[in-house]
Amino acid sequence: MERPIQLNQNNLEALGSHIPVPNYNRNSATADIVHIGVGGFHRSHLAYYLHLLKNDGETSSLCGIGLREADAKLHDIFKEQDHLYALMVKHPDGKITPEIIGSIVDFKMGTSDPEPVISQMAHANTKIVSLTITEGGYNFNPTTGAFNFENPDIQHELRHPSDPITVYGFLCAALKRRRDASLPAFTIMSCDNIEHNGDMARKMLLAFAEVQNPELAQWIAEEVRFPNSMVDRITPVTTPSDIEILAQNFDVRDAWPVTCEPFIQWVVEDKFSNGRPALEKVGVQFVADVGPYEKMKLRLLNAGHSVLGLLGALHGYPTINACVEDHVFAKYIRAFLDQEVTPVLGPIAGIDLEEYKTSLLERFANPNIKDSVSRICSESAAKLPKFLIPTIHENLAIGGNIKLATLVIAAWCYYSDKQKDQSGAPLEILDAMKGKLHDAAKETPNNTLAFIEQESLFGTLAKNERFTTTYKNMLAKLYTTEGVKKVMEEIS
Ligand code: CS2
Repeated sequence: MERPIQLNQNNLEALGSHIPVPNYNRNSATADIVHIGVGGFHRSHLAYYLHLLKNDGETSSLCGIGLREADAKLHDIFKEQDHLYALMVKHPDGKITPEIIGSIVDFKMGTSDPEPVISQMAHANTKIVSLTITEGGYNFNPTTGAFNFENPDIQHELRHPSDPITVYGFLCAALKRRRDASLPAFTIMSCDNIEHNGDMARKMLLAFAEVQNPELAQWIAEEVRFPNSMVDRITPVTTPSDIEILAQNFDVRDAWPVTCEPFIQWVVEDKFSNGRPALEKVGVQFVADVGPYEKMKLRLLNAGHSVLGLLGALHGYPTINACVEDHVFAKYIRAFLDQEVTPVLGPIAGIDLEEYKTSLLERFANPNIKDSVSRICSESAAKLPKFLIPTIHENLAIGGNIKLATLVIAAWCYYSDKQKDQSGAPLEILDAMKGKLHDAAKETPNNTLAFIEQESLFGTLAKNERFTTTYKNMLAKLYTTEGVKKVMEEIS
């Protein structure tokens, strides 16, 4: 046999001699969960939980769906590999434990022909449609929170319901078919980092459906459940060296493995339209109200990431662990979590917040994970209004501390303006709003508040005197001679 061993169904037995492989039947006819947005996070999280469940004898399986041209790459790789992939868990002591995951049994693209995707979602076996479409994928207007009907793809789907493009068009086409065939509705399960992610999915889908087909909207409102959930596992971008390590050290040829940390958590509301797999058997927590867990995770972990990411980018650190290895950054992030986030979180049943924060910092410090600052800073315009800016508003309302978060906003302005770190090295900026952010930020020398006057991102912050005074002060420090680290030292 050729070495390293090519990952596919036929080679599973050979691979099984040195790496854990699925112990179950991978029959594609049994896919009962259809997942839209098969990125690294889906593969380290929901697909992994389902893999554990299948190893335990349950039959539930996943069919992945790609609605963007960019998904074709994974589609093609999966075709070669029978939808198998390696999940490489990276431990803080340097150990890597890879495992072959087989819970995804099919993958369909919806870009050129929507029919296979609609029929998969409308199939009698489908019980759940799950989503990881990113914070930016929900198609709402950030200023008003309302559905964005101006999106040309949405306009197209409203005129041509049988030719869907976005997740909303596909969901409506499939749900309509189910209703017409008297099949039960599926559950729509959002796995994105948004507070009340299920409520958000429901609000957006109903807004769309009410315009496209009001009768269908009524049926969706009555029949479809949208559980809220808190999802967690740090999943860095796969690098060419991960592929090489898998081949050299573990004898597996996989064109797109996934790497992640050992930690994993999923807290979900137990509201399902059409049954669900017994995920509690593999550690998923089912609760009546996920709100406090979501808020805790988004405001501490995701915001903590953004704080380290933006300040680290300016200083020139490449990874999150490099940031927290620096005691100035470590002190700063703990102070941010303690002084600015903890006061706006209520009590959370069963959680010791001190322990949670300490474990978070240990996770950030995992030296083996090398989560890039550029991944964390990517799409900051979609992330910060969810992760960080609400904390500033809430602290302003209660007279709480705001300076540590405010420096991050000033750093984001500098980052968007200069697009370089403070030693002049260019930064890789990936953001759908990159151009707009740059245009606003570069006005700063003429109008200090230009960046935060973008109301769709910052709400009314530019009108709050306490905030603007602190912000101007931070900007002055960053734009003059003091390096970001010096400012962090001064204020934490
Ligand atoms: C990160 C998240 O993208 C980000 O900014 O904070 O991807 C984070 O790693 C995950 O939500 C962890 O569960």
